[in-house]
Amino acid sequence: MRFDVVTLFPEQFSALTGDGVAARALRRGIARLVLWNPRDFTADTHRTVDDRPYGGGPGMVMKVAPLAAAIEAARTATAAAGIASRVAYLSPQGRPLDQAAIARRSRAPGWVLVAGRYEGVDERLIEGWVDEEWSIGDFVLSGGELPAMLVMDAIIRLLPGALGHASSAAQDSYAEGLLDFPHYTRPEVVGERQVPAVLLSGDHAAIARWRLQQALGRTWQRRPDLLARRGLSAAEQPLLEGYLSAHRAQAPGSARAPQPMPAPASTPGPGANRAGDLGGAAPNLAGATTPPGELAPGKLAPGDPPPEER
Ligand code: 9D3
Repeated sequence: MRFDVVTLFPEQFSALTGDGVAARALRRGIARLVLWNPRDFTADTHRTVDDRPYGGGPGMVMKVAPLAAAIEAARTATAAAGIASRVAYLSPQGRPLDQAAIARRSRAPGWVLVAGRYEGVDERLIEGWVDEEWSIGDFVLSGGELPAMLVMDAIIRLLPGALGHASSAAQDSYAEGLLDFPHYTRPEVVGERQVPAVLLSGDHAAIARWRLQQALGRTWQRRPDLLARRGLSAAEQPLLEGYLSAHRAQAPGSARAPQPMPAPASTPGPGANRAGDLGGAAPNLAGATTPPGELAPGKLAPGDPPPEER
């Protein structure tokens, strides 16, 4: 897959190209990265890429002409290579990126990413040259370069051959949409903490069941929004119930609340990893398949469904 990134700070991308999974994939030709600096598409002596905002206010706005010329150069070059590519602008106003969007894009032959700086870009650039707008989350960064690198890292690791090993996503497709289960390696004891006995049992079916249960329980506790979206199968419901009853049985505030979780909170309970999680008395889920505090799913919210494709 080919990435063309429009950026005023191409040097920053050595964070992606230097080392790691993405760097290796780029070196091996699994992905390609081409950088375009709008400053190279200016005509004035000062190579101006920004200007003061109409209407006043603090900060500067990226001018249309240098960005548009850089985007067009990127598109011309990708088209010449026989590669179709959409233009994405990374901005706080974009649709929140998630793994589904990343997976969809990983099947495209090319993607042009525009990284903004200053207060952002002239709105007419978005209207005239941009196909889609993406945010990486509700926090404020100082530019689009880190988001562009993050997006490429997330995509590249999905490309065939980018990881050394078979994708765990393919291995555990049932676990999609869940948080990970906890992991352990040697030694068997750290201070007071034992590795959960089931992991030493050699019973692979029991281990798989325990891991799914941990993933379900942690997702319920920490990310009820993910669980609501994904739903629970008939086999998963009793597993989650077992986890919840084991965790409810624990003394609150006892030892090892992993970290404070802003939250669903009706099923708090310190840490996971108890051998007793399997089985256990049926907790009163009251028929709930989604955690408390959950918004009614499937209802239209403002801006939903988001106009991903324009
Ligand atoms: C503090 C400036 N803000 C005005 C009140 C607006 C603003 C402009 C430019 C906020 C952030 C940025 C730079 N951010 C990005 O380019 C960006 C971003 C982000 O800040 N958060 C989440 N996702 C993204 S994608 C690109």
